[in-house]
Amino acid sequence: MLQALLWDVDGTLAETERDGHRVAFNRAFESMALPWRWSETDYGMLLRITGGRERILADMRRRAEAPALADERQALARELHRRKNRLYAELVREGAVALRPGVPELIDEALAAGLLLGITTTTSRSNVEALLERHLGRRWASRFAVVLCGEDVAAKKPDPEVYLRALAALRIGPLQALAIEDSPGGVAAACAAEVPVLVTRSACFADDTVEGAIAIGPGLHERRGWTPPLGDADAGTDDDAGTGRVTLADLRHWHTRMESVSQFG
Ligand code: XBP
Ligand code: MG
Repeated sequence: MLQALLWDVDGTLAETERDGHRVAFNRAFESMALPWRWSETDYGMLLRITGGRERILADMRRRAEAPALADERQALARELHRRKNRLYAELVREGAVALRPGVPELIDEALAAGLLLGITTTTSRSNVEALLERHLGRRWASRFAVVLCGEDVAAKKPDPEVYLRALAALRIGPLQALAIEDSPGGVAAACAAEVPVLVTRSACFADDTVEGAIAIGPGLHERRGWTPPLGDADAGTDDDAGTGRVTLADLRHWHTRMESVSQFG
């Protein structure tokens, strides 16, 4: 039986990559008088590398201006990443990054139903704090039974460590949880921990191949466009079947059914 929802952050709770991280990375480069800028296309490719510092280091390999010595590269990546996170938090505080529609409603509904909530992300803790304080208030952490971030794991997604740690902290088995993710790497991490996973497509991974989820759809705000489809029987409290947001009843339905689906049907 479903006991916990485990939330990815970037791309799932909010379009942080599009509206926050990419913009902040570019401002960090500018603040250090570096000519590097990441276009949306560049960033889409670079997102295959999880972790902002790791992403900067990977990009340096093709940059003539990057320091030659490994230690200097590491130091520059650390400083750029520190600046990026500060600039990201500023953007979030200014209101540049909204929660995705349907997310706050499902959080409230799950809590009211007695489910446990967890954060399972590879982003830095300061980014999670900035985002959730802005949108859920100063006492945001009281809503989550566990909050695991990039600093809490030795290996970031697609490694399953963050999910395995969350299950251990909540003292539940993988089949009592449901992960909500947006990226192939996040899905791979959940699957490797044997946690059923739901995919809400985000801007940066809109066209990526996703295999192994129990449901794939456009977002929690929208009942249309999901695989498996949400039919009349799953309409929950909505009067108009097929419209409205995805509810906890829908998640329970998919979770009970628990068939792995492909975006290709
Ligand atoms: C997303 C990531 C992160 C962010 C940037 O992870 O890969 O690296 O892009 O965050 P998830 P940091 O979707 O699992 O949250 O710069 O703090 O690493
Ligand atoms: Mg994500």
